[in-house]
Amino acid sequence: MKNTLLLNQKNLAQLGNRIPVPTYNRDAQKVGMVHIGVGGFHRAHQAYYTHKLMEGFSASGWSICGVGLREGDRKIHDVLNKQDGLYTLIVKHPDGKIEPQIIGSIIDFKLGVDEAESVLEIMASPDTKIVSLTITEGGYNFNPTTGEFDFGNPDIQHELKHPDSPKTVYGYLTAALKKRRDAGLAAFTIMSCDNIQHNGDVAQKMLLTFARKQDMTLAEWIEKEVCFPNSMVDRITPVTSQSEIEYLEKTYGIKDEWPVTCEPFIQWVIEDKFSNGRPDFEKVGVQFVPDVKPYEEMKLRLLNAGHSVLGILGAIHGHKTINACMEDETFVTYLRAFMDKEVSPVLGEVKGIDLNKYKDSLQERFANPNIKDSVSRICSESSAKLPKFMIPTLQDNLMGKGSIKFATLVIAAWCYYSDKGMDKNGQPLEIIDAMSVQLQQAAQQTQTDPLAFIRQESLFGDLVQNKQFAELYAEMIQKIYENGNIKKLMQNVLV
Ligand code: CS2
Repeated sequence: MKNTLLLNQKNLAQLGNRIPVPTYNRDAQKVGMVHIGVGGFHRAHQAYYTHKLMEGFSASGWSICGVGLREGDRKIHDVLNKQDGLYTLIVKHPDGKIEPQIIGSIIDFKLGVDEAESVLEIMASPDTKIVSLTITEGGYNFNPTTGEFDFGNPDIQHELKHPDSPKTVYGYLTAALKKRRDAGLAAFTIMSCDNIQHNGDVAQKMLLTFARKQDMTLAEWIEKEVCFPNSMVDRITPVTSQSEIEYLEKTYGIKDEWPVTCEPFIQWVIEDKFSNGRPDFEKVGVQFVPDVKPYEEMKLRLLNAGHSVLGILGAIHGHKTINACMEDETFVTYLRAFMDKEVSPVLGEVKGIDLNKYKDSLQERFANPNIKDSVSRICSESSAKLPKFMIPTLQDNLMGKGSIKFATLVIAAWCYYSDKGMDKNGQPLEIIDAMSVQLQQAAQQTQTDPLAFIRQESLFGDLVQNKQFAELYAEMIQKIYENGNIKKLMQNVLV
């Protein structure tokens, strides 16, 4: 057994005998990107690409300063600061091969709730060229049905009255951009990396709506100076488990309090629209394209929606992971039928992509037995996900008279999940969702009003008015509530 070494800058040289470590001089690096929302995904994706660029191409000036705006970010802040920004990325291949490496591209981390001023300072620094975001689908503060900015949020109200004490991403971005403008500095690019269709356009629309209420001249400057590239980001990154922490300690003698696990697949397609320069990400495989929309749509409607199909149906059946669903023939057939019969027909062509191959590759990725992506991660925040991942497909099919049964069962199952909160074996299912109370309340009225769940306008718009959908939904709801045997229902839908 090797002696255990804490993961930090001081121990890096010694750790280098055990595992790949950054060989570039981290001390000489300057922050070029500020990233808001440092979760597992950012660490497996943008921070990894940046690390590869620094490692293989001696890129400099593009290191990342992580920023957390919420109290909930304190743990990652503390861990990363203790580890000098270093963490282990553990890539797990389907054949069992495991490739861990230490990533060094994050060189600083600041917590807004403790040091708002210092967050603004780094965002307004002349060296900072990009502010990137993974603030989750729910973090953009818009109404999912109308797509309009939600001024009802008390934090937003606070920021409008006190522009110098920001709380949300919008308060920080406007305050930092104001500092830059006043100092005569170029604006930074705002680079959204969230799973939202037209993520850059959405970020732009929301920020401008907020800024116009706050300071019209600043809003005009932002409109003129800030670029918001749209992007499609992809890498399956499950929640880190204790076993990964133990694995690193046992196998490599590394004490890393919060490593990240991910699949080998990685993709980033982004529009080449930057206000103030960008890293040469194309050198490490990032695709720059003039229009990212077809790629986004393909990924959100096939991969993310496919995940929700497996996650929600799988949870009720009692499967714990996505790969367990993929070992179950009914789930595999159902997923493919959903993709082939409901998504592909409304997707249109994606230039340069063979959709059948893409769907095959999704099946392989979901089936990776070493990723063990929990269905609970997929089901979490479904209220922010399904309106973007699945409901547009349903609407398109209703308009074009296409099939809707595969998606409708998932929505009925989501209601059952929100109501019962347990799987078919009586095991509890936790509802992790910003709207959990509302979801549960609506679902619990199903016995007296079968359509109660889909009456939630903020999620479903006026879908409940559509006779074809409402009737099919009511029929499915009745069957699920009769016996909760979701697999049987899936098989019925399949015939
Ligand atoms: C998942 C995504 O959250 C979800 O429901 O579908 O996190 C997915 O794993 C990533 O978008 C993969 O790139």
